[in-house]
Amino acid sequence: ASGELVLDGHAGLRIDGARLIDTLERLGEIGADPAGGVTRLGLSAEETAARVFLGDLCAAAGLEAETDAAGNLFARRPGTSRGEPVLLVGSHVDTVVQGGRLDGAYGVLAALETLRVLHEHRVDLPVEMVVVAFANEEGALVQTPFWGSRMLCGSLEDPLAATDRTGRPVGAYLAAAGCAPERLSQVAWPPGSVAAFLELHIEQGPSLERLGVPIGVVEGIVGRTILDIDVTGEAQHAGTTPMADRRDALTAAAEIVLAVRRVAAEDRVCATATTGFLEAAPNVTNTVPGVVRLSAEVRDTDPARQARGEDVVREQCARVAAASGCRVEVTATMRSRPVSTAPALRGVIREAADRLGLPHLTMPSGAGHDAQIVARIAPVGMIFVPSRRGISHAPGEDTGPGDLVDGANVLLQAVLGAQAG
Ligand code: HGY
Ligand code: MN
Ligand code: MN
Ligand code: MN
Repeated sequence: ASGELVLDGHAGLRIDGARLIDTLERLGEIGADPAGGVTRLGLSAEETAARVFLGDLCAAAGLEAETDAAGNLFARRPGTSRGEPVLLVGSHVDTVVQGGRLDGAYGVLAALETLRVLHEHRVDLPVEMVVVAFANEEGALVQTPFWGSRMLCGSLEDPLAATDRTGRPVGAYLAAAGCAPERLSQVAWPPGSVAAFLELHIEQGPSLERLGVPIGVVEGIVGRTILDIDVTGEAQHAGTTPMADRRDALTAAAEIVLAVRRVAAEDRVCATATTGFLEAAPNVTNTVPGVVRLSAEVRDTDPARQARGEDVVREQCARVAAASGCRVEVTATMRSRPVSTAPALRGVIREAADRLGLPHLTMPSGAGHDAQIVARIAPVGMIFVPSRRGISHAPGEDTGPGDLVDGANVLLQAVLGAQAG
């Protein structure tokens, strides 16, 4: 097959490790948060600055970079665009609030480094490789996770309805980022234009480090349901309102937070259940809170368990409403299905790791990734590298430089190995 021909000549090709580590450090300075970690929220000025950084890197390397109307950046070798299905490789460059410098960024910069090495060595690929930096994967500001990959796949029904938590529309963010919201309808790629998608990412959990294995081969990605929960009680004077007469939205919300935890931790209905966002109003010491907004998200690799997790959270919200006298409204803002990676690409990744003499482990992903969205339109493969102490979505996120370089070399070899299609 053509893949083997490509490999025959280039099995010894390696990425420039020092260059990868250097670009990771420099990108990590964009959105560096004085309070710790990196705050480079999707569709913010910081994410735009990250795209400018990537564009400059491309220009210096003789690659062409282009950003679509949704904020997705694509990098290609000049003159390679043939209108044929491409091998798309990348991840995202946005972060959560005070996240790490590797979640997403590592996969984008390693993909860019791979393309750079292939370009420098004039390796002719039967299937064109295109690097992508998806916009707003986290949904930390504009509340639409996987924004860029969903736009590319055409799976967001009413994209312009997306807002941040204050109601500011996505169109305002896009315009500020230099994108043209009126061209959003042209962002989706035609069916058949992605031959395959590869994403390299830090594990964000402890398994690889604990087992001392440098490479994870992802077999599937959890499904995730995000619920917005609005609790409405009555704001009252904290000194004069008898305890029995209160409709305290915050104590009701506290019951919900604990119930959400129990759904996974005790009742084992689904794999995880988390409240990560909570905001009380008026949020002063001497008023009984009248309104609380909070989130619940449930995850599982089994869609039936994911659905049951949502059902039980809703039942618990109804129970708390009845007991507290508060109104509790629950709205699902996102449901993503669990997905499997393509067995053929798992094989390609294992062979790439074997070629490099790197042990590998086949494992599920508890974190969401753009790959799970692209899986709707193309076969996907994912590579993990260890996360120190399993920490991610926090300033302590880290991976040893040797592991980062090994993972990028597995990506390079997988790109070559995937050419057989
Ligand atoms: O939350 C997630 O799993 C992803 O990193 N956005
Ligand atoms: Mn993340
Ligand atoms: Mn990520
Ligand atoms: Mn007073």
